[in-house]
This record gives sequence, structure tokens and C-alpha cells, in this order.
Amino acid sequence: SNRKPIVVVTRKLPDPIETRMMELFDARLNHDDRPMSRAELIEAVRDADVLVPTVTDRIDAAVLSQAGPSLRLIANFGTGVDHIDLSTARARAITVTNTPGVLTEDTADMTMALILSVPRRLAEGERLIRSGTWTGWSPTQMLGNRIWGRRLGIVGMGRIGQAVARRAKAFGMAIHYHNRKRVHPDIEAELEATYWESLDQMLARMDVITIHCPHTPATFHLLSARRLELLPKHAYLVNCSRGEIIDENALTRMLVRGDLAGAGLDVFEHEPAVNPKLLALDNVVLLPHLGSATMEGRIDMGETVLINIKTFTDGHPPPDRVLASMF
Ligand code: 8YV
Repeated sequence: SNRKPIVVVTRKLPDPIETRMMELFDARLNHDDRPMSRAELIEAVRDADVLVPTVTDRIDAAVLSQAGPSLRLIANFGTGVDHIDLSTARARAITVTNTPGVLTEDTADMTMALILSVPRRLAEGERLIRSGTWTGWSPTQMLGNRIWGRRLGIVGMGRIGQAVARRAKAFGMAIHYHNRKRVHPDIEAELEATYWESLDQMLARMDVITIHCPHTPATFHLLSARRLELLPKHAYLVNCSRGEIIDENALTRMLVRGDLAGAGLDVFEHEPAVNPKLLALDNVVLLPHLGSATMEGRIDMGETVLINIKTFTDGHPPPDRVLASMF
């Protein structure tokens, strides 16, 4: 038929993307920027051909069981797909795509910003000036720690992990990583990266740890209370991936006790909730899930979503298909 595919977009996207979405499809846009309720989501999947969710929508078996027969594609706006029940989607023959690649560099930049900000006490210094109580320079005021020459342990050496490694190497850090499998020897050589098969052994020897793996059943609380205890007391922890990978309560307890030097967190276990005990700590930098939040990045993500939908609805395999077996 000539009818345009019905595409339900759950959140407000940048204007150029919404314009293109309306040109190409029978787009149902969300004009107020608030997450859809469960009821709205279920209503939406009933007659949509394509659903475009974000990290704030839980597309679980209960939602998918209400999907009408026309729902054939979930084109996620974002790379992480942990909010989508991939095996139920597969069982219902619904294709899932994501937006890999386009947010790699932005997320690596934000990670590097946290790797610099926490040891160098950037947010704390900013707060001091804004409080109006700065009395002037002193040789011993607010001394941080140098990151040059320190060991960075990267947990998850995919696109983002490697982009962080390139940056950190340029800042004089020694690159170490743990991954399910070793990266190509050429990449290892270029980054002068040391592979650790044992996460536990790596954690015990690092100065800074940064997490870049997807959130899956296998990585939920990968940084458990037991593993966090392996970190040296002088170590810093950075997370721009998913909050669920770290046991946030255990991390908070360690930071409160002074068993860790500090943390830079862009993601949380129960977003938008943040453990209130973290708010009182000066050696913690907290960001509201801004890793990929650049205007350019959001437009690239939107274009990737458009390409996946158009390719799929034209009858071809979409480029960024997510397979349940990948997770
Ligand atoms: C987005 C992200 O902020 O892509 C991801 O996995 O976490 C971020 O880029 C958000 O998830 C978009 O849905």
C-alpha cells in the first residue's frame, strides 16, 4: 500500500530530526518533553509500525505483549538497549536497531572530563568560588592528584573504551583494560595497552577505573561490593555507561568511609534518583546522564534512527540491527 509507516517517537527530538520524521513517515511525535507513561506506551505500540524509544522507556515483555501485529521495528534512539527486552522482541519477530558509533567520541570526551575533574577537584573549586568564601591562592590549597603517569583501567574495550584510551594516552596515562576478549594486536600496540584477563587482578592495581561495557544480566553489579573493595584506597572510579553496572550503595558506603579517593558518575542505578549520601561528598562529581548530550550528537543519533527506519520500511535489512546474541 501507499500508506506511510506509523512511527511513534516517545520523546521530543531535535527539530531537524522531527521535521524529517514527518516528511518521511506518519510520525506521532511527543511534543511535551516528558517520558510516556506505561499506559501511553502500551497505547502507542498497539497501532505503530515502528517505535522509537529512548533510555527512559522500559520496553519489557508486558509492553511488547500489547504490541499490535504491525509493530515490526523498534529503532532505539541511543546505543544502550538494556531497557528493551531483546529476547521477547526476537520471539515476536520484532527487529531492534540502535545508534552505535555516532556517540563514541562525545561519550569519550565526557569520560575524559570526569577523569580530569575528580582528581583535580574541578567542581569543588568551582563551588568554592561561587560560595564567595575564597580567600586567595595558597600553596597548599585544594591539592588534587596528578593523572599524568597514572594507570587507567578500562572495563569494556569496545568503541567507547578505545576512544577513551586514545585520549588518556595523550594525557600521559598508562592504559590497562579488561574485556571479554582481547582487542586486535595492532590496536593494543597503538594504545600501548595491557590486557588483563582477570578483572579482579586489574582492579587491585589501578589508579583510575572507567566503565564502558553495556548493561546486561552478565554485567549487572559487575562492580559488586566485593570487587569495589579490591580497588586501592587512592583510586578514582568513573562511570559514563550504565549505573546498574556498579553496586551504587556499596560504592556510596566506600566513598563515605573514605575507602576510595573519589568518583565521577554520569549514570545512576535508579535514574533520576541519586543516592542522597553522594550529594554531601566533595570528592564526587555528579552529572545527569550527559555522556552523549551534544547537539551534533543528538542530530547524528536522529539521522541514524531515520536511516534504520527508512531502510527497514523499504524492505531491506537495517544497518544497525541489534542481535539478542550480542548481549
Ligand atoms: C542517551 C545513552 O542519552 O546511547 C546510550 O546508550 O545512554 C545515551 O546516548 C540515551 O540513552 C538515549 O536513549
